[in-house]
Amino acid sequence: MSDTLFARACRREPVERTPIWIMRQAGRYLPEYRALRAKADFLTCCHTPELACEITLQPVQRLDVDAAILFSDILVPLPAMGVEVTFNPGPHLARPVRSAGDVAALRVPDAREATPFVLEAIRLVRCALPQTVPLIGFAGAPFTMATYLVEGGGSKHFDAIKGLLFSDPPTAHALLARCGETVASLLAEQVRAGAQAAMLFDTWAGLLGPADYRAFALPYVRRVFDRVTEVAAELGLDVPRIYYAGNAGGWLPACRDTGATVVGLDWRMDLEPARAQLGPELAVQGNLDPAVLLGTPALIRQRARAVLDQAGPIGHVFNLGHGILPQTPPDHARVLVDAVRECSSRRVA
Ligand code: 1CP
Repeated sequence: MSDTLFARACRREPVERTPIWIMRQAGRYLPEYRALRAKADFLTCCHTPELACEITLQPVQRLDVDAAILFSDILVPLPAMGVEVTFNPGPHLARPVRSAGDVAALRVPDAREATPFVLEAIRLVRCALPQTVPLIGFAGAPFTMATYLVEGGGSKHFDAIKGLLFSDPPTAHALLARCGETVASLLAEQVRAGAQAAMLFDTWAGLLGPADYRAFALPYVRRVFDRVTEVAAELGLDVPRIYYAGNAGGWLPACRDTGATVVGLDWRMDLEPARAQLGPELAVQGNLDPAVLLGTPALIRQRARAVLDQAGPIGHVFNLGHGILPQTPPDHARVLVDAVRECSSRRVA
């Protein structure tokens, strides 16, 4: 793994071309995924290692991407914390967490007991993947997990989570600490099971201003990545730590203190100024607007080139700025992969 294109780009080493994978690359835009989902519901797919493995491999086979990401979901650890969740297709929690009592009742599970199916899926995928394609393990960042726990699902205004932060900070911190411990165990155990990179999705951190980001999100991300670093060192491995900073605003420079080695960005900001704020030590991942894949192949090629030009040849992993849209024609995803490959190798040659 230490020599894959993806690993070298994450380490900011020279590469012959820019690696690419696609956020939510296993999912509803793929007919082979929909065929499988017609027979098994979403949680069954997540809970059955053989199915999770098969779905993880689907986009690798069809698109020839440079990394696989485990098929699972950031909310998979919730039942082991004591919170039931259903998907249709977005998540819905029967009993959101709102009070100090609710927080105190949350369990902090060890991933080996709570989510053994995730670890087994990783072992299966590792056996099935070619050596050149690394497997990314992932979890939700503590603040984003807390957002779903408090809101009870997706939300328009996020007044429940923000209300909790400002009306009862000690309870908010107790909740974030429990999410952080759960996620640290999950991500560290994924590395032990064979995941070759560890990614945290902080989809909702963009709700926070800089001071609140530093208070409520950053310290908990740092703790998770510290645990990943410890386990990687124990195993003698170099494991890239990727932090998806959703809708990052004025707190982008604070990402330097998360312990991440790669920061994933959405399309709301250009990569060149983002790099200036992140400093020379971090690699970047992103950041094409997923809706571009609804345009023509010519537009996709042109926009891919623009992202590559912004990012430069070193320390860039190409990706979308958020998950691929379900209505995306699979052929357009392939056009993107081929365009990134072609454009970035021409640049190096
Ligand atoms: O019916 C279905 O098939 C369910 C749709 C679906 C899928 C395919 C959900 C429900 N989750 C997933 C898979 C998933 N989720 C992956 C798979 C690996 C991959 O190919 O990338 C990953 C990495 C996630 C991560 C995830 N889940 C995030 C973080 C990334 C992001 O998109 O911001 C979030 C926020 C979730 C919550 C979630 N789960 C599912 C949905 C539809 C959502 C979003 C709900 C919302 O808008 O709040």
